[in-house]
Amino acid sequence: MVVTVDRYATRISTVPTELDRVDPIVWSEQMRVKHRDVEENGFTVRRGVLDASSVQRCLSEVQRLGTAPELVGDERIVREKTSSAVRSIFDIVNLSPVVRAAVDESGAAALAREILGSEVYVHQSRLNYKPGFRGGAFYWHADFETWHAEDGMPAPRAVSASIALTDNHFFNGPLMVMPGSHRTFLQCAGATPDRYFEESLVEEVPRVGVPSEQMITRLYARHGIEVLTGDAGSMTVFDSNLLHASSGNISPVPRANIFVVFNSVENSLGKPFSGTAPRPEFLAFRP
Ligand code: 6CS
Ligand code: FE
Repeated sequence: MVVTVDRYATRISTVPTELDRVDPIVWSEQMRVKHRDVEENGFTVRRGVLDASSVQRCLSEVQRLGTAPELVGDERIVREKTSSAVRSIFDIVNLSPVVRAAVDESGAAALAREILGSEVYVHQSRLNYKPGFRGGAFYWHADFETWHAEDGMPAPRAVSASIALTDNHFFNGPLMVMPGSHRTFLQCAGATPDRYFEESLVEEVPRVGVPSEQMITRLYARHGIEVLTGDAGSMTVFDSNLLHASSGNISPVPRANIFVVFNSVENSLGKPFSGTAPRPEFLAFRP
């Protein structure tokens, strides 16, 4: 019998620990110099990847999808618990050819291929929306922990591209990251409830899949926090194991970003490591 050890075991204990990342960050050796910022910090920023007309077209699509009668009650549209405002629209590249074209225009896939050293496919896509005055927060987490536990993603061989459709100011809930935190895997406590995604996508502070306050504090002492502001049309590409979060938006200025997750074709999803049923394909596509 072949016994495979889970190198990123998580949600197995009430006293989680830090594990060293045992996998590469930039997977192709020839690309390590070119993408030194990803290697060292876990992210890279590109300004002006979308022109103003593409940004406008995407914003109109978001408006249309958020109010489309055929999408009422669709599980891909996630709403805030209290205001019922749109929080996320999952599967956005399949729901909207306009958004798909903008993602193509951004060059995100080519960057992902260089970083991951292989062909890639879209694991997940979504729009995260924070209206003015009442936009909700996203608590500290590393995406890979969730994708490993709940989707059976073997290694952190995936990156996310966050493309800004509005200006991301320091005051309207931009992405906050801990540069360099992608080298440490933070185990999380607790077991995964069935269909947990119905809760985790809505809760501002989910009860499972988030690192302890002690661990977050320790990583902050080591790495600090960088706030990723930028004009509409700018893009951040970040490692799947980077610790990140974003605050709520009580400013009058809405914030809308497209997120597209590229996974390596050599990192196919298997059975979820948490022992739960695989999540729906709008969250974790299986080609
Ligand atoms: O469950 C997910 O896949 C989502 N949740 C987290 C914590 N990160 C990214 C993703 O959209
Ligand atoms: Fe995330």
